[in-house]
Amino acid sequence: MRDTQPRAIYLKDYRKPAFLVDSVSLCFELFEDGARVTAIQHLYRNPEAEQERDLVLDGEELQLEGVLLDGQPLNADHYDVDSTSLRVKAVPDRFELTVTTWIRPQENTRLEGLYKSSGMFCTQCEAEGFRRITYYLDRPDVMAPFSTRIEADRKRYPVLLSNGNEVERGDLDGGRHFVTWEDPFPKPCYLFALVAGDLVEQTDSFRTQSGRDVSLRMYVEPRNSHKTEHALDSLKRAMRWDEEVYGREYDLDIFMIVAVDDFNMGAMENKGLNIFNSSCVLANPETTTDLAFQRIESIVAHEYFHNWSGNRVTCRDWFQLSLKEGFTVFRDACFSADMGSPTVKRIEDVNMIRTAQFAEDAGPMAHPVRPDSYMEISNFYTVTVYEKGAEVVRMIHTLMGPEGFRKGSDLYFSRHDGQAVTTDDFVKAMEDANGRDLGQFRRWYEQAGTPVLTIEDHYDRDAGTYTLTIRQSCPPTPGQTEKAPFHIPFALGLLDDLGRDLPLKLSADEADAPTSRVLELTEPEHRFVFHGVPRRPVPSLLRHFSAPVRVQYPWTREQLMFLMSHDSDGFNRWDAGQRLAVDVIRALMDGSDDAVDERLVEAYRRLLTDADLDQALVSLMLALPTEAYLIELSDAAAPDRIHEARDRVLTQLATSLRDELLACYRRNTGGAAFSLEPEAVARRALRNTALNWLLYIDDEMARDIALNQYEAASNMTDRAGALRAIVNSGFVAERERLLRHFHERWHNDPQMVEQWFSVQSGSVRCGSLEHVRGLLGHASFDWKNPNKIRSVIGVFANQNLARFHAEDGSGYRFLAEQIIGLDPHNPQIAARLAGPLTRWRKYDARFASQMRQALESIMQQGSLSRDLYEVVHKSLKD
Ligand code: B3K
Ligand code: ZN
Repeated sequence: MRDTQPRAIYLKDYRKPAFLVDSVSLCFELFEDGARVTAIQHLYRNPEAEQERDLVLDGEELQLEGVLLDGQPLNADHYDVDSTSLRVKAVPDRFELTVTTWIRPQENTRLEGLYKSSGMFCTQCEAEGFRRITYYLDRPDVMAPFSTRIEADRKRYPVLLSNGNEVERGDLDGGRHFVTWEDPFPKPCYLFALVAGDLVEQTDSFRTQSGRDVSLRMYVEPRNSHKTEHALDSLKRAMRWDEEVYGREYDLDIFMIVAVDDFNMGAMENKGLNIFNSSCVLANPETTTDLAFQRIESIVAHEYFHNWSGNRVTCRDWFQLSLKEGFTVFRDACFSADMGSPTVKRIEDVNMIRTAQFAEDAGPMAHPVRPDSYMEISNFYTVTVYEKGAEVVRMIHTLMGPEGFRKGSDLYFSRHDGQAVTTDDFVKAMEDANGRDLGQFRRWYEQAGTPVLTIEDHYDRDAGTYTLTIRQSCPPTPGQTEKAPFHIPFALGLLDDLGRDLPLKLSADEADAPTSRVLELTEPEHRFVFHGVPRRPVPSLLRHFSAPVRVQYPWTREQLMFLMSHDSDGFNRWDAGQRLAVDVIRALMDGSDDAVDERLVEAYRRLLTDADLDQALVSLMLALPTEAYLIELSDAAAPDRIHEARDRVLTQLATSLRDELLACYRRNTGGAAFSLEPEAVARRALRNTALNWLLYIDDEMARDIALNQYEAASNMTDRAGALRAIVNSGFVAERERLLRHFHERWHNDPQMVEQWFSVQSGSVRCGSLEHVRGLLGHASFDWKNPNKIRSVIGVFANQNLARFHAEDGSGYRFLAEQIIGLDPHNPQIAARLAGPLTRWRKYDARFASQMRQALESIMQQGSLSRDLYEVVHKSLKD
């Protein structure tokens, strides 16, 4: 155990900052053995806060070289330094503080603050990385304009970047040079960024709606110069979309994007200088799959959208993280829906919510969208804060309607521009702009847990009425045993026996009733009576997943098949197929069915053969529920039995539908040259699904097709699709040959190596524990690179579930061992990798006890990082 246990920080303890900053000017002198940072801050006592005699600045792992107050050196008795702060005693009301620190970016393996990645310097300051650069009031409600001078060797670091506009550059002695940047917009220090390296610049431009020209610049290592076009195009689409949909224009004259290989997350929205994980920004058809193209477009948009939702209006404190993240995820989801298929995007997002977020809500780390305490804020960049937060914003959009929502967002941005605010301020702006009370709705921010809707129906033939009774409840979560009812927008439709939408008449004389309605649930129980219903309808419930809740309704398989082929809501069509497949798989597991229900096979046959259906939707509908989702739906999950039952269904489907799969493959192959148009993407998705299924049953003809596709592919979707299908098959010699070829050809491209790792560690057939251990020793593996760690260890523990949950506990011990080894070097990644173990209570005792032991073995280590300690401690708490 560690000597001092990390303390929890509470929202209720929030106090306004005792000091504020008028302006900051930073000077970075970058060297090969370290960096000197001189920070000049103009500080003043905050008249609105409790008065403090001393100024206390945050700082970690800094070597203090000097402190000046109003230009005068301070004696050591005028200040105190410890491992987390600098206290300057008895300061005046207004003063200039100059602090010089020496830091070691070269030794920074946590990738927080200033660090080096492939020969370049770069920063990551959110949430609390700036305190690793200099002593500062490292909290988001302290905002200041920054000026940044960077000095470095001219040859090694010809490009020197920071936030804002470049104002000066010049040469210095000794082959060095400098550039000075000024960012006129006051910002919290978490949005500060610096980059220094030997990078190539790709430029573009964008004319804003008011006619200003913005210079767009993307900086990458020279070997990546052919991978910038997609990100720049995505950026321009996002800039236009934000003007059209939210009336938000970009504010600086330059917008920069930089790609770095070593990065803890996807990307970072630093003001005017977004920094990206290479894998989330570099793209080229030869090396990038369709999914990755889409992901890059949405991440580029997400970071860009933060310029308003996050930067111009920022968070008061880190409990408000969802203020910027939930809202920005909602914005990027709507953007992606507009750029492609809204139904496809919705299905992808809901899949993620129902698999990962519902699991988080049911586990020991469950927390409200606005948490009320944390030990380490890095642990709260979660699917709850991001994705459930976005669902909460989406519900406000549903309740207000698009125009009402826009009025609310306009008010929010104008009222709070330049401020650091709370989720409550966001809701208040929505209320004020629409004259609506969202008092009860606020519970979505305050209460954790996934509400459950239990629905019963009754049809009265004589009266021609159909009655729905809807009850809501929410299970307890850590620290919250009782939940008050939520305000839930519940969208539904009713289908007649021909599959047409019925008018939803809530009173007998309602004229022109709509065929889809949003009911508002606010009480523990509601009854809704629909009139003029000639025959028993089939209900289409929670259309487009109008709220992040579980729905319990006793669907029959006939009803689900009916919805699958008739529902006018594309999302619910897909959902009905998922529910049907879940029901079939579970019936095999509990023995209530002894064979795979033929009706499922027939339903899939119809999907495969009907070329008139939206092919993108078909390819999603063909995907069986994942093992992770089936585990989430179980009470005492047995991953081995889940795998076995799912495997039976997949085998049966692939065997019975062999001819249709081959026909589907052929129908969707050949023709036009590569394009990223939705139709072309859908064709590739469908043909690769067909291939995967056929290789699952070791079909020899499919093997030859896959080998051929691998050789002839003009793009990475097809090449990786063929590789994945072969790797997941029993054709061992072909698997080895292709894997060898892939690595030989692309071992110099980090994104390709990541794909190469994950295709192996995620495959139940290829990714045995022994094989995965072998990958950790491979020459292309790098413990300092989070992407490599994720692509081997993360993918194994999150996707290769039959292997990870080996009954002898070897998968768990393996994971614990890697986490323990990693924690001293990169605590954020170590804590994140622990995720799969934290949910041990969800599993059958055979698994749960060994998962628990693995967590205990981590806890027994002498000293854990705050990040890892919080996750493990909460998971083991009774
Ligand atoms: N705001 C960053 C995430 C920072 C995570 C820090 N541990 C990326 C994003 O959500 O846009
Ligand atoms: Zn974000």
